[in-house]
Amino acid sequence: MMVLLPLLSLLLLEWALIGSCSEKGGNDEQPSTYSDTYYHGPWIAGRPGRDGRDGRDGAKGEKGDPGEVLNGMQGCPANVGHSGSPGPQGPPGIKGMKGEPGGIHPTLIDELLNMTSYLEARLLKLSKALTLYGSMAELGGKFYVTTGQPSDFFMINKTCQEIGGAVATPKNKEENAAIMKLVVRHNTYAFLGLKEGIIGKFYYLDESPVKYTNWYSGRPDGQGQENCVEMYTDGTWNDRDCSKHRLGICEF
Ligand SMILES: *[C@@H]1O[C@H](CO)[C@@H](O)[C@H](O)[C@H]1NC(C)=O
Ligand SMILES: *[C@@H]1O[C@H](CO)[C@@H](O)[C@H](O)[C@H]1NC(C)=O
Ligand SMILES: [Ca+2]
Repeated sequence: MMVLLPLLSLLLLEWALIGSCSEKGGNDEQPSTYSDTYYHGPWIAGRPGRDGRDGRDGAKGEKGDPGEVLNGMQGCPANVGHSGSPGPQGPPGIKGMKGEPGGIHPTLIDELLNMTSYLEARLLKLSKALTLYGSMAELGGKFYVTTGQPSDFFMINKTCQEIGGAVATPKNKEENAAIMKLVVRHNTYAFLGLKEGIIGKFYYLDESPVKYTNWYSGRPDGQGQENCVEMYTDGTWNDRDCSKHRLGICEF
């Protein structure tokens, strides 16, 4: 539109000029008429006589002065030329105001809600299946998943880290009970995510001090020789040699 407007006005101007020119062309001026003249001498003029007969042609006269060139009317303009090539790019404009945030399309929301409920239903099925087979226990948004086979503490730690979790570490009675379900189910002992620091003192794997314990009576009893912690099938704990093979349980 910004380009079209000047072009349009140029076209209109051209049309107007050509139009007025062709009108003028057809308007031939009428030749002016010459009025009759009388001779006024020092005498009292008599009545003018009758017109005499035309005389003979006289001798050829002197050549006349060169005529003056009179300024004529302004001519018609030439046709409008072709538009030139575009000029160089101008400097960048001033940054505009920040716009309103765009909304999410209602159809997209519907699709996302549909997808969400689909995934929820699917996760619920998976969760039920894993729990049924004793592979998983759930508590307050935390998942405890067993590797299903016994291995030494370092292998269990490595495996849990690799799949984005950590060795199951009960921080309260409820979590301890959730982990115990898997231990009972597999009818074996499992390593927990704790390690001995100074003799008889245990820490979480991030080296923060232990806040909750469930030692079997008389434990820990390793005298600094049993640096890992295993869970018995009743949920109580015993300090144990880290190289023993115990059930691996990861938490997420
Ligand atoms: C949700 O998606 C399923 C299949 O992906 C489709 O059959 C169903 O009609 C959808 N429901 C809605 C409300 O969009
Ligand atoms: C557990 O595994 C991680 C990753 O391999 C490692 O950095 C960490 O030292 C391990 N912790 C223990 C107590 O072995
Ligand atoms: Ca012990």
